[in-house]
Amino acid sequence: METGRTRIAKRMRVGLCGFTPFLSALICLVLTPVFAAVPGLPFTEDFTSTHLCDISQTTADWNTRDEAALLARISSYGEPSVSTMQGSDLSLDQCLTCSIAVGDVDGDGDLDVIAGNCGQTNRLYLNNGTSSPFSGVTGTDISSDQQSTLSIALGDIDGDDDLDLVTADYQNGVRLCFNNGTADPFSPANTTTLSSNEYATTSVALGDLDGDGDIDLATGHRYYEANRVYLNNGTTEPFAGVVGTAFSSAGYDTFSLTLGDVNGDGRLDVVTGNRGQCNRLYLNNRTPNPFTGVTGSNISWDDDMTTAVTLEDMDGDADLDLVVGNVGQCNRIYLNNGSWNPFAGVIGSDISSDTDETDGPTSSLGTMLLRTDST
Ligand SMILES: [Ca+2]
Ligand SMILES: [Ca+2]
Ligand SMILES: [Ca+2]
Ligand SMILES: [Ca+2]
Repeated sequence: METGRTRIAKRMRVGLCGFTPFLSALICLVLTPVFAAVPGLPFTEDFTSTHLCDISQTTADWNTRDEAALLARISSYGEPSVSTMQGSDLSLDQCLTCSIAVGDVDGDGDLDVIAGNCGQTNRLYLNNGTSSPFSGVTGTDISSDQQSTLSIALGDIDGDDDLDLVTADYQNGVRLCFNNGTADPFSPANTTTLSSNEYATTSVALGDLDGDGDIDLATGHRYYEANRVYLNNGTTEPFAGVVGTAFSSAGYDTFSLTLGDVNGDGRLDVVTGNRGQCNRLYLNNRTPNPFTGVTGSNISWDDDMTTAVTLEDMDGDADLDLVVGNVGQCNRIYLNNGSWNPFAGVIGSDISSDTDETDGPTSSLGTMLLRTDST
């Protein structure tokens, strides 16, 4: 595995070339002799491929595929500074984190991080407002509960202008953690369980599904539970008395779901990621009961072991495409065909030949893409 030191060494070398277009960068890469490391910085990793480097001068790890990706990125976005490319620990916690969410939960204008953990307490990390936003930050438990939280989402579900937290706890359904509006925003006293929600909850997503201005909830479940939507009642107890509406029959092994207006009609649609089954699209019917009578459709014939789905406009044509993460199989992309039924007839393609184990629910993949866009 590439280490932080290896990445620093690579970027030092690439940065010395001083290119912007990809082609000149590649020529520079091939023709330019390997530079020595700047004194004081580590340059100690071993090469696994030696055809692009002078092994008499360096032993840094060199992976042409990774390097090509980096060069293409630099061509598009410019040379990142070394500081933006270095990872740093988000506290000293070593948790079994299945999902993360980012948002300003304490209302001080900077983005904070919440980690949803399996068999451990979920943790909050408040941004310190500096250029090293989590340096010295110690996480805090959101509650003392130790659930198998597989998915989390942030949204102002009670309409009081602060971000509330919703968690999918596998054995215990959905928890609603209402923000109390202070610098210590979550407390057990302001936490409730979505009582009508059942076992085997794997994923949650928030969005205004019925177009009435408040934030609704969609939940995904493993095979013995139907996936559901819960329409916000517009009060400070937004899901009290609300009965979920199944938008898929039981039997789908749903590990993730995501919301997005895939056909451009102004309403949010739902995509579910299923393990060993076709992923599914459910188009909003634009009524006050947006998924009543909606049967959904398969997205291609692929029946991969999907655990993560996200919608982003990947090809820049102003419609949402689907990116899918699979366990032990190639991750795939499905490009929106621009029609009212945007994945009908769409055949996906592998993102690469990698068959790594992409695991985790929707927000994991979504966050990865968000981070790539912002750096
Ligand atoms: Ca903050
Ligand atoms: Ca709120
Ligand atoms: Ca709504
Ligand atoms: Ca697109």
